[in-house]
Amino acid sequence: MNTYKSYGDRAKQHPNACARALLELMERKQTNLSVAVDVTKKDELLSIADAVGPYVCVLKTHIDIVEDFDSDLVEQLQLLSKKHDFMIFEDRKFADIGNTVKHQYANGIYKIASWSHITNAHTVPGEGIIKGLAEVGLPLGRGLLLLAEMSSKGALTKGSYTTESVEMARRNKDFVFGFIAQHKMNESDDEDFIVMSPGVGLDVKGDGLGQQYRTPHEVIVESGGDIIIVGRGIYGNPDKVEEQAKRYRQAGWDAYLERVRLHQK
Ligand code: 5BU
Repeated sequence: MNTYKSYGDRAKQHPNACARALLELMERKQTNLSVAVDVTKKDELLSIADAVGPYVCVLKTHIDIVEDFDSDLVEQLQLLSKKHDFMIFEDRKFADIGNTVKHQYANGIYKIASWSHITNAHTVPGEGIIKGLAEVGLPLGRGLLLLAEMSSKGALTKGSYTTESVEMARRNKDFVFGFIAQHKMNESDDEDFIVMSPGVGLDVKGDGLGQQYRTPHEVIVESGGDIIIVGRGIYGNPDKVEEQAKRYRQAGWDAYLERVRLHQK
């Protein structure tokens, strides 16, 4: 199961249902771009989601920064996900004991599990966090990413923290299908974890608050990531959202095609 194969070939062999759906979508739509829409107004979030929708495989949200959140927002997001054929990823970064995250995932104002296809969790509390989230997410067909490496300067997600996070994923492959990371995480080709990488920019190297940017080529070809996550690089200039989404989609896809070519030889 070579993780440098095409997304379509990986979809055929992947044991996790959420990963299969995502890889099929990427192949069908020819995109490995995820847009992080970190805006604080419902209308703006929906309008950016509609504009970038045709170019993305995954739309990433931080639902708790939206000031005028209501249940209609998630209904509209779900409609856009069907209209444009993308998955929704609430970047919640759960970080508590299993029993608490279960409630944070299913209940409260946001009811994340009811609308978000993908979410993620820190591994700092140990494996109970995965078990708690799986109780809610698995029956709904949801998938989980573990935070194996962060993009920000000085992040503590390295060394044994990262390798033990990979071990946790290996023991929970029914629910965990990949990582937020800066590099490909599986050593062997007998397994296939999808790596989504934030910290991607074509024009700047940082944001003055610790974020570090790499290019799509660095992420996909040099580091073996699968999906580029781009936020401000796309929605930063309101007049150029669609133009930038097209540009990053092209850069991400070209990098992927180059990687497939390189590994065919
Ligand atoms: P940016 O505007 O492209 O810098 O946004 C990056 C997004 O990815 C933003 O939503 C972050 O919360 C998210 N992110 C990140 O930047 N780095 C990480 O390690 C993780 C998430 Br995990």
